[in-house]
Amino acid sequence: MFMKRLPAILLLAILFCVNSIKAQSKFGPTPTKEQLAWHDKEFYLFMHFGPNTFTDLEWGHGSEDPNVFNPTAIDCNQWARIAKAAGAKGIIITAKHHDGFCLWPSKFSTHTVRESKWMNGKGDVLKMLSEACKKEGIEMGVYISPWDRNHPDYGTPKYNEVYINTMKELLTGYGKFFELWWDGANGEGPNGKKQVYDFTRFKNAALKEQPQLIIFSDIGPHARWIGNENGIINETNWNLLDTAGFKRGEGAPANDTLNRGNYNGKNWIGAEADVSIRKGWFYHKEEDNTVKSGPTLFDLYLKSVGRGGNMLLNVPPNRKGLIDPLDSAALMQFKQIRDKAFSKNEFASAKYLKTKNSIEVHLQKAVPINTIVLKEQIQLGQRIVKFEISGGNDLEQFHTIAEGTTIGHKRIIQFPTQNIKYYRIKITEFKATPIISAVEAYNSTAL
Ligand code: FUL
Repeated sequence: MFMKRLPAILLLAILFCVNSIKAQSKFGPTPTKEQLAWHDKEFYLFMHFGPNTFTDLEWGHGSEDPNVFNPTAIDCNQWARIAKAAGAKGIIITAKHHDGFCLWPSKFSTHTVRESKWMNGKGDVLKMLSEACKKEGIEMGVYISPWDRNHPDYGTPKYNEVYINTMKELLTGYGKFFELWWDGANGEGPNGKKQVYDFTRFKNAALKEQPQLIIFSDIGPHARWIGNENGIINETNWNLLDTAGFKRGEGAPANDTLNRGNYNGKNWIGAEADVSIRKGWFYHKEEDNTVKSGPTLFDLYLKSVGRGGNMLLNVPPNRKGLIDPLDSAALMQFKQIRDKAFSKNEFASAKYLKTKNSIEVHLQKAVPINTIVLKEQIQLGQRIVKFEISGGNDLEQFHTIAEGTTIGHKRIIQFPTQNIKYYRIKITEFKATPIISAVEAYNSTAL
């Protein structure tokens, strides 16, 4: 039975909700509305900025003179403008990295912008950035390192209180953030002691101030680390993770588990791929020649967003306090490639028909296509285990074009260019009735 040309999303929802749409209920763990909104962001920037920018360290010792922090031409509007132009939905900044230096004048530290000569101690990077993000209409998030190599209370139970106060100060003073970022590093403080973090209290305190927050750490609770810093998620990516028995910052599941999730995981914890546009996380002039090109960034996009996760791309401001021209050029090239690759959905006015557990797409004429984008209706749970794409010019003689595992929020599949009229997307293994919410096709060869 051929269907009329209905909007693709509606049609596919009908096609795959075989019996009736209302009969479909949630299956397994499902995302909260905040997590759904987070999945839709797909791509945003990370910014590592602080004393390390000026000392060329990656992990500051915490004993640096605050005066080393001295950006000469800082312009957070430039950061936000470039982020927006690159299609990034927000910026997550290292409000405090492991050296303990606070980019805002925190009452709970004596190692902050206030102690520096920068802007005569009156500067506040968090304020500048939050105003700039608001102006550009992008969102903001904060990285507040629990590890603190400066704070005298670090390594004692008192520090947990200090950390909560520090966090509250940020969460109450600069408007709403979309994400709170906890890295997994936990080393020794200035007194040689290691901290026993009270992450449950940290989490409750943060969510009390800003309940909409997505909290990232190696094991969530809301978004997880992908087990590497190369920005590459496994081709099989479950948004599900078992966290019972694991402690944040003290040994997470194995990296390959984080990289692919757990097939039967009990919690919905999406994958966020953090990666730097340069070799290091902080800006170092000598790493100018390591800036990733637009095509390399696009490849990473396909291996993160295209595998159902989010891409958190670090673009560290330089010593002037600006995104370096090299980095912004690469970002613009990356944006151009994305725009071009996804400019014309060749399936937009195709005819669809349903056969058992599959969708056939009939084009009016053969056109070159090398990319198919699939989306699953994740509100109702992640259900699809395996799929197969086949096609041909003769309905009786299809050849296999691609096979894959898991879809989730978005799956981008690339294959050798096809010049055919008919396609079939078959769900070959699923946990519950598969619900596809979009099928799109592109020809992205003209890059
Ligand atoms: C890690 C940190 O140790 C690195 O310095 C960097 O901030 C990276 C994103 O997270 O845990």
